[in-house]
Amino acid sequence: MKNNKVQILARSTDAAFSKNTVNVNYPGLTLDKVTPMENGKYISIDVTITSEAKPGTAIFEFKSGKKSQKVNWPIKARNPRTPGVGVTSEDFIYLIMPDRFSNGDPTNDKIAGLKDQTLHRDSIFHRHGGDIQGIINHLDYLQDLGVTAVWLMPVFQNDMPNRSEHGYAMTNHYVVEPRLGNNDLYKKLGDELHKRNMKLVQDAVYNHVGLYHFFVQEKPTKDWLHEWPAYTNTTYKDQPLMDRYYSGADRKRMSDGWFTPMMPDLNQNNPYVANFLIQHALWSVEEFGVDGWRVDTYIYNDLEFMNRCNQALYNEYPNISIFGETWVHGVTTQAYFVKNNFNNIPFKSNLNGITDFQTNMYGIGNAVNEPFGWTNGVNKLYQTLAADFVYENPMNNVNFLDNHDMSRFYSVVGEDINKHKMGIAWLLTCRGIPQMYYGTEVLMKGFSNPDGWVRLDFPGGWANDKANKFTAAGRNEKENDAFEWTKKIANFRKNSSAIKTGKMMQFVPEDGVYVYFRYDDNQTVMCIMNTNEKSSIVDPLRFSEIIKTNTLGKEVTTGTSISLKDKVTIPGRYVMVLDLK
Ligand SMILES: [Ca+2]
Ligand SMILES: [Ca+2]
Repeated sequence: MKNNKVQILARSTDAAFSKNTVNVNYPGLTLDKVTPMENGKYISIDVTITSEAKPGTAIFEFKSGKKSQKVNWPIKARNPRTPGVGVTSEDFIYLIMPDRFSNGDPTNDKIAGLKDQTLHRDSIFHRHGGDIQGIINHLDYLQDLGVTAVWLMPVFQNDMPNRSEHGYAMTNHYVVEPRLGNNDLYKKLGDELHKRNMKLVQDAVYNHVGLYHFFVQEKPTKDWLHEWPAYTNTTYKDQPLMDRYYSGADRKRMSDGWFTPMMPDLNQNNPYVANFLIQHALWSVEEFGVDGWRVDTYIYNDLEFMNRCNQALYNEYPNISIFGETWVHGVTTQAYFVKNNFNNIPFKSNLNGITDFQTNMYGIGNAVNEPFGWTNGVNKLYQTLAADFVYENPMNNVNFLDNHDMSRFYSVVGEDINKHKMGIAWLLTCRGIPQMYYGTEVLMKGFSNPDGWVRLDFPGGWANDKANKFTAAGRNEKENDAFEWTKKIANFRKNSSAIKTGKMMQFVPEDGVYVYFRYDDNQTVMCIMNTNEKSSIVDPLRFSEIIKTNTLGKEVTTGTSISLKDKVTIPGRYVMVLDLK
C-alpha cells in the first residue's frame, strides 16, 4: 500500500506489560519504534512493511526478564479486486439496519457472554435477531428493485449492556458483531454484492465509541478521551464551528462534549487515537472490499482530523466516495463540511460528499405537504436546489426521503400513496445520489418519537412473519404500487445517462407545478411535479430552450407517449417522468 507504516497497539492483562522488550524477525518488516504507553498494559509498536514483505505471519516476541510471550500478526496479500471503486450518482443506495431487516441465522440471535442478552421483537430497543445472512438472502430482491449499493448501519461489535441494536457504540473495531455474523460473513456479503455489480457502503464512526470499549475501560493514555470535570453532553449546535462571532466555550462543547453518556468522545488530537481510527478505516476498505464510505456524526469530529483521515483514504483509494452525515440547518452551513466554493474561510474541508439534509428538511417534504406559496411548498425545494452553487460538486450529495433517525416518509405524508410516489420519483431523478431507507418501497411507517419507531422489522424478514412483503403476493395493492413505481424508475435510471451523470435545469415553479430536466448530449428527461390536489395544465412552449426539437415524451412509469406539441395535463399530486424523443 502507499502508506506502508503501521502503528500496532499491543495490550495485555499484565499491568507491567509496557516494560517488555519487543522483537520481530520477518523479511521485509522493520521495527521502527517501541513506545510504552502511560497505562502499563499497552505498548505502541511502529513498523514499516516494505515491498519485499511476502504474505505470512510475523511473530512478535515480548520479553520481560525470563518471561517471554509470542504473538502472531498476519501480513495479508492485497485484496485482488481493487476496493474503493466509489459510490456515485450512477448508484441507488439502500440503507439497512441489520438487526431489523431479516433474520437469516437464528443461531446467532443471542451470544453467551455478551452484556446485552435481550431478544424481544416487541420492544423497539431490544435486539431482534436480524443479521448479515438475512441481507445476503435478499440480494435478489434488492437487485430486482433496482438497488445498486447497500449501506449497512455499523457492523462492528457493540458489546454494550443495552441499546446495542443500532451499532453506533463500537466496543471492538476489528470484530464484526457476532449477532450479525462474523468477519468472514461480512466479507462474503461484499463478494456477493460485487458478483452482482453492486457495491458496499460502510458506516464509519470516528467521533465516539461505546462506553464498554476496552480502550475506554482501560485508557492507553490519560488524554485518550475528551473528559470534563462533570459529564458534558455535546450541544448538538453546529453554528459555533463556523460562526464568525462564535464563543470558544460553545465550540468546545459542540466538538468535545459527549454524544450520549454511553458514547465517550474520542480525543482525535492524540496521535495514537488518530492513527488507530485512520488505520481501521484503511483496513476495513481493504479487508472487506468496501466501495463507499459514510461517516457518522461528521460535524462532531475534529474537522482537521477528518481532513487527514479522508486524505488517507483518498491517497490509497483515489476513487472512493466518502459522504459525511451533516444533520444541520441551512445549505451554507452544510456546504462548510464538504468541498465548497467559499473563499477566505478559516477551514476548508476535503470531504467529497454529504448526506443532503437540506433537500430533505427544506425540500421534498415541503413540496408534497405544504400549500404552494412564495417561499412554501415546492418553492422551498426549488430554492434549496438553487443554492447548490455553494458546493464544489452537488452530484456527490446523497438525497433521501428518510433514514434511521428521521420519521418515515410515508408517515410524514400522512400515508398518502400519491405524495409518497411523488417523493420517490423526485428521489430517483434529482441531481445527486439517491438513498432509500429499507422498507420505504413497501410503505413502512413510523414517526421518530423515539427513533425505535422508525426501525421496525421488515415484514417477512423472520420465518414466522404473518406477511412477507419481499414478495408481490405478500404485499397489498398500495404496497405493490409503491414497490413497482420505485422499481420502474430505479431500473430506468440504471440506463439513463442524463439522470446518472447529466446536468440539471430547473424552472421557477408556477401555480404549484415544478418542472425540471436532466440532460446530456444523448438524452433529455423531463420531470413535471404537480403539487396541487387537482390536475394542472403545462404548456411545453415555456421549456423550449431545453425540449428543443423533441416532440414526444415517453412516460417512464406507464409507457404512455405524450405529445409535446400540445399542452400537457398532469394529474393532481403526481410526478410525470418523461424520456424525450
Ligand atoms: Ca440472527
Ligand atoms: Ca467529538
